[in-house]
Amino acid sequence: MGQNGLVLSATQLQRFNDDGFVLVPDMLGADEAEALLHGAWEQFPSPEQYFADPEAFADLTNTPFSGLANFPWTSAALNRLVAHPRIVAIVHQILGVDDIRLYKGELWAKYAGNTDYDQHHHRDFGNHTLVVPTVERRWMQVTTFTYLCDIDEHNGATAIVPKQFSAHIPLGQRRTQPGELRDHEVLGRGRAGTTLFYSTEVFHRATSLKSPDASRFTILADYKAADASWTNKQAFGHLGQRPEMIEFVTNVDAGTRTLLDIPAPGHLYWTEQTIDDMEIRYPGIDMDPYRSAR
Ligand SMILES: O=C(O)CCC(=O)C(=O)O
Repeated sequence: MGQNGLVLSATQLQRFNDDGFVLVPDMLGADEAEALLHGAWEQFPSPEQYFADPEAFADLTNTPFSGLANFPWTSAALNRLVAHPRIVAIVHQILGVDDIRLYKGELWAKYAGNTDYDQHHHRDFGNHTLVVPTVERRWMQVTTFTYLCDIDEHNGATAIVPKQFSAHIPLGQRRTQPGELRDHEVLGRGRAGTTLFYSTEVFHRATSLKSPDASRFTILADYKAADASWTNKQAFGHLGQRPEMIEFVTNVDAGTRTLLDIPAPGHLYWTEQTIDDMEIRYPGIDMDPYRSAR
C-alpha cells in the first residue's frame, strides 16, 4: 500500500500529475488477482481452452475489440472490482471530490494469433465525451486498467507517453502522426493485480501480443466527478433486469451504489414509498441506511 494507506503516496501523486498516469503495482494481491482471473474465465475462454481450438472462438478475435464485454459481468466477484476501495479512494484523491461515478466498465480478453491489437497513439476522450479534456483535475476523466494477469511486452503491455512529451499537442487533438511519439513511450509492465490510472490527456496505445500463445485479461473502469454530466460512455439503467445487475445492486453497500447513480442515503429522492418499493424490486436489499438518513 502507498505510504498514505488507501490512496496514492505523495510520489505516486506527483507522478500522476507530471506524467498523466501512474502504475499502482499492488492493487490486488496475487491470490485475489488469480481468483478474479478465474472470474473472467467464467465469461471468456481461459488460454488453455482458447488455444486448444482457436477457430471455435474466432468471434472473440475477429477484430481487436471483439473480446470486449461491458459491466456487469458473469462473475459477482469481478463486478466488485469496479468499486474496489483503493481504486475508488484514488479516484476521489485525483479528482478532489466526494461524489464520483463509474461511467464505463469493460472486461477485455485478448488472445494472440487471429488479430493484431497494435494501435497508434491516441487520447481516449473521443468516445467518452463530446467536449475536450481539461487540465483541471476536478473534471478529468480518470480511466483505469486493472490487469488480471502478468503483463509485459509479450502479451500487449499498454504503451504510454508521459504527458510532458505531448505538451505541445493541443488537448483537442486526439491522434498523433503514426510513430511521432514512439521514442518517448514507456511500457506498462507489471504483475497480475497492477492498476494503471491515466487521464484522457495522455497519449497511449495498445501493443501486439507477440508470443503465439499470449493472452491478456483486463478490467477497464472509468470514473468522473458526479456532476461532470458531459462525460458518459455507458449508462446502467437499461441493464436493470440483468441478474448480474440485480445481484450487484442488492448486495453492495449504499456508497457503492452511488457509483451507478443510485442516490445516496439522505437524498430527497428517498421517501417512505421509494425505500419500501426498493425492497420489493430487490428482495434482500438492506435499505436501513436510507431509512435512518431521513
Ligand atoms: O489495450 C490497451 O492496452 C490499450 C487500448 C486502448 O488504448 C484503446 O483501445 O483505446
